[in-house]
Formats: sequence, C-alpha cells, structure tokens
Amino acid sequence: MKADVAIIGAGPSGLMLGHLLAQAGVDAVILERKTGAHVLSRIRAGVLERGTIDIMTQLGLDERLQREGLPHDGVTLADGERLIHIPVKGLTGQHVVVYGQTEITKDLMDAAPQRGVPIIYEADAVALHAIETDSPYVTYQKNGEERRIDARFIAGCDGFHGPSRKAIPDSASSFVEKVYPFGWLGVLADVKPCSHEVVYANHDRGFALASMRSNTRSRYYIQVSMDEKLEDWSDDRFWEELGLRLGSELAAELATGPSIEKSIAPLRSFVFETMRHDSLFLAGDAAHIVPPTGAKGLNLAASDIAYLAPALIAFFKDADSTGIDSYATKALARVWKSSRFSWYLTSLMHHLPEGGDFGRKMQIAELDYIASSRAAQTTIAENYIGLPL
Ligand code: RFL
Ligand code: PHB
Repeated sequence: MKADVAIIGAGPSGLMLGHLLAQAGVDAVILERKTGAHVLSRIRAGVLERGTIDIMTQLGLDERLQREGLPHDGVTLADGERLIHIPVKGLTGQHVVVYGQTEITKDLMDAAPQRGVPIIYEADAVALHAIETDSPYVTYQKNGEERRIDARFIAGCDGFHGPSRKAIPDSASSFVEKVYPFGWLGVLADVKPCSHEVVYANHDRGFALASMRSNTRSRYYIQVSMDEKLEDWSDDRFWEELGLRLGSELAAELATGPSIEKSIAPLRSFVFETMRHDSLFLAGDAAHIVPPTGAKGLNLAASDIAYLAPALIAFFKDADSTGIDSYATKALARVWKSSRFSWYLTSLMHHLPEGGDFGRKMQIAELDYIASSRAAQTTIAENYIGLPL
C-alpha cells in the first residue's frame, strides 16, 4: 500500500491529522494497534480549549460537541474550606468546553469511513523503517500476515508507549522528565456533579478534583501515592475521602453512586526534543506528557496537529517546506509553556511529600495572593483557556 503520510495511532492526534489531511486531499492512512472499542473505553481528558474545538469546527464535525459540550466560564481553586472562583470568561473573554476525549475520538472515528480516512485497527508489530530517507515505510501484521505501507512521511501519533519516538536515535534527540511521587485515582459515576464548574482542591489530606462529562455524569479524582492498590479503594472509601478534601460546602452537594470506571494514573512531565527526525514527525503524547492538572494533554496534542497538518498540506499541495521545517521549533515552544502551567498548577495544588511545612505555607500564601489579585487570576485564566497558537 502507498500513502503520502502513514499515521501511527488512532488517538485524538492521529485522528485529527488523518481527517485534516483527507479534507485537503492528502492521502493518509492510520494504523492503530487496538480495536476502536478499546480506544473508546479509555476515559481520559474532559476539558477542551478553543483551538481544539476549532479543529473539530474546521472539519465540520462539531455538531454534537456544540450540542452536548458544556461551556465553562470559570474554574475554582479550593483550599480547605475556602473556594477561590476564577472568572475565566470575565478575565479573558473566552471559555473552555467540557466534552470528553472519548466523545471527540468517537466523532472522528465515526466520520472516518465517509470522509475517506482509512483506519487499520488491530495492526500488530508496527515498525518504522528508513525514516532518514525520503522513502520511509511502515511494516505491520494484520491477521498474522506481514504488510507494508510506503509513504513520503510518517506521523508518530502513537502515545507515550508507541514505537515512533523510539525510532529516533539517541544521538539526534534528548529528553527531560519529572516523575511525580503520586498519582490520581479517578472515578466516573452517573451522578449529578457537585459543582457546575471544575474544582481543583488542595487539602491537607491531598489534592482532589471535581469535574464532569455531563449534567448527570461526574468525573472525580484524588491524589494517591503510587503504591496504593485499586482494590483497596471501595466506592464508599473514595466518596468519603473526596468529600473531606473538597471541603464542607462542596461535600454537601456531593451525590454518590456506583463507579462505572475507576483507575490510577501516574503523573509525569516529559518533553522529547526533537519532534521531527527527517521523514518522521512526532505529535501529542508520543513527544510530550504533562501532568493532568490544568487539562493540557489533549489540547497540546491538538495544537501540535494545528501546526503539523497545514505544514504537510503546504508540502504536498504547494511544494512549500517552510511549515514542516519550522514544525518542531513552533510546537515545542508551546509545549514548554503548557508544561510550565501544568507543573505550576500541580505544584500549587498537591500535597508534595518533599515540600515540608515550608512548602505547604508557600502554597497557602500563593493561594491567598491568587484570591486577592486580578493579575494572578488573569495569569491562570489565560493559561487555562489555552495560549494562542
Ligand atoms: P493517545 O490518546 O495515547 O493515542 C495514541 C494511540 O496510539 C496507539 N498506539 C499504537 N498504534 C499502533 N501501533 C503501536 N505500536 C501503538 N502504540 C500505541 C494507542 O493505542 C492509541 O490509540 O495519544 P494522543 O493522540 O497524542 O492524545 C493525547 C491524549 O490522549 C492525552 O494527552 C490526554 O488524555 C491527557 N489528559 C488530559 N488532557 C487534556 O487536554 N485535558 C484533560 O482534562 C486531561 N485529563 C488526561 C486527563 C490523561 C489522563 N490519563 C489517564 C493519562 C486525565 C487522565 C486521567
Ligand atoms: C477531567 O474531566 O477528566 C479533567 C478535568 C480537568 C483536569 C484533568 C481532567 O485538569
């Protein structure tokens, strides 16, 4: 098989890229290791920035998002019993939209057949070859049979554990990483949210987050140490701990019920430099990971694609290489700024074992400052809605 671009991974970044290329008449094929149902079963991001929504609008695939997405005009930082409301829209003129990553992925997957975006699911043993030449190719196995796609470029959209980043030699790249000594225990439940906006809570007992997927489906997280076992967290224990950490005003509104998903996710910052190696481009979690505080991971994946798709289209349609040549530099500049915000909010809102009493006092002083300063709130608000592309 031949394609202009072979895309590895049918997560949000691979699907958005495949659709944008197809819309412009560039021939792309997506290889995905799992089934579509498996990809859709992963409960992840929930908060979308303007730029992410704009891609869905450009594709004409935003109808359900506009109908079902919940615009959020503010966000709350909680600190024990104190609630600090940040009027994001009042400060920036923009809002974010709560619409699950699962829903975005579903909208893109469902539209793929009629938009001429081929997705090959259950592609095993995907391997990249000749990426330092102008004729790279990808091999994979499907139903036990070896297959090959010859392309002009490969887009590695295969998440943190995929093969694309690993195909780039150490001599041509470097990375920095910070692994946090805790994770997030997340619960999804069909109960009414305790707040109509997202709440990030810093309690002496540890961090908690109240979010939602709809007016009847809530998504909550609490900070746990990485040696916690999922089976030790009954639903009852989770709800009790969550209520303590959110403070009494929100706890009074907390509706509880059986969890429909429960998982523990590690927190890490990771940035791989470079995002291009000759004929291979990296996008999304394949190139960078942010801790989820601040809701930047999916949005960064989308902003990578907002740079990469037009760059590839200009190459194929106008023989113009300027976009592909500046892709890594442009994308990384935004990645670092989002990494900084995610690190800041993670450090501000979590119980940091290494911080000690001084660290805790600094967090409280910073929250006092945020509560009283329009400038500090504006800084948070403009990062929360997403920095410009
Ligand atoms: P994905 O979604 O990981 O998709 C990669 C795809 O590649 C496939 N793949 C392979 N395919 C073929 N061959 C192989 N060898 C392959 N290896 C892997 C995988 O099966 C998969 O389908 O990466 P992508 O597209 O870059 O998207 C990134 C986002 O998924 C991620 O950044 C966000 O989910 C992060 N994130 C959040 N981001 C936000 O913007 N807002 C949020 O509110 C938010 N909350 C979260 C999050 C991530 C979380 N977890 C579990 C990590 C909350 C959590 C709990
Ligand atoms: C979510 O709704 O899953 C969510 C919201 C905000 C975050 C992370 C995750 O910062």
